[in-house]
Amino acid sequence: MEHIGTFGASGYSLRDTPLFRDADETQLAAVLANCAVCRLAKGRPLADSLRARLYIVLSGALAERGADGAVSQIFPGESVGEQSVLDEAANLADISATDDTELLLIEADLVWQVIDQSNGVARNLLRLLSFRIRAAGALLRRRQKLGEFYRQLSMNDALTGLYNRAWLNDMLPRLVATAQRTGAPLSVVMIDLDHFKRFNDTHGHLAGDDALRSAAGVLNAALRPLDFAVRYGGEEMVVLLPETSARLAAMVAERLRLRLRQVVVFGDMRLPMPHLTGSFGVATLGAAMDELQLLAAADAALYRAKQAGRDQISL
Ligand code: GH3
Ligand code: MG
Ligand code: MG
Repeated sequence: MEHIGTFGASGYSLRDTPLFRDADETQLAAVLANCAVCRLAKGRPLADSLRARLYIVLSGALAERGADGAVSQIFPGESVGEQSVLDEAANLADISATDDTELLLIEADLVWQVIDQSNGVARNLLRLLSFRIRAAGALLRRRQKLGEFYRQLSMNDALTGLYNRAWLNDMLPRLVATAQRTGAPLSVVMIDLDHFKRFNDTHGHLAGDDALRSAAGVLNAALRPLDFAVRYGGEEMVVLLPETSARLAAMVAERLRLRLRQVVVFGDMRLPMPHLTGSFGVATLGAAMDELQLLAAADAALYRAKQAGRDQISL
């Protein structure tokens, strides 16, 4: 940044500066007469922004890159650094010139002097800061939403949209704790698609993916809002049924089994309809059981359903 003279000798006026609107212009010009005017060449960063001072763009333009990467432009009459003057902290914003730019530098003590002299300037400053706080708040809310979006993403399986195993590891202990505290029953159904390797071999891996999505759709459509469907592994899924007794869970599993059989995986009627079936293991939380034992019980039941010939449920 190159020092090119004082404000008094520069010929610039501050009439169009929102910060000084309503201020006595002659008085203001006198106070600021000795302030430095500097030139910042196009593309150069505002390198001495570590100092707490106010910059007013006299000509050209600056660009400020926010924390979110968004760039906002600062045009003649506009200012940067008000906040750093008020709280005496460095202005760490990433600012550079997008054009050959001339700037008025006002040191912090002089800014305070102007504020002391003019209620109008103080009011303008408050309005400006309030606007910036609002913008910062909006940015934060946008980021929060984005964070929530990515958190959701990391909780869901990409292929089926069901909850994933990480989610299950987080959620199941909580459901178990709640069930044990309240005494309400908690059941799980472990599901493994039958001969799915053969399905892939016969119809191709992409049709296999479609079949998995269809199976997930069956679970989602058949469950109550209170229930959860999880993709546990490859072609294994787990359904969590809070406040559901063993008897009721068996009925739910049977309903899922029947619906799965009816699934149309692909609509090409010339091809023989592939049969999608699954084996179901049902378990209900016992008195001194933890979540691992609950899953192990469902897994053991599933194994029995497979042994007994598949396409069936086992308790
Ligand atoms: P079983 O009736 O005993 O369960 O037989 P299976 O063939 O289903 O069991 P196995 O565990 O041997 O094979 C599971 C198959 O599931 C193998 C694997 O390629 C397939 N699979 C797992 N994940 C995916 C997937 O995301 N997409 C597709 N298309 N196939 C998958
Ligand atoms: Mg399997
Ligand atoms: Mg299988």
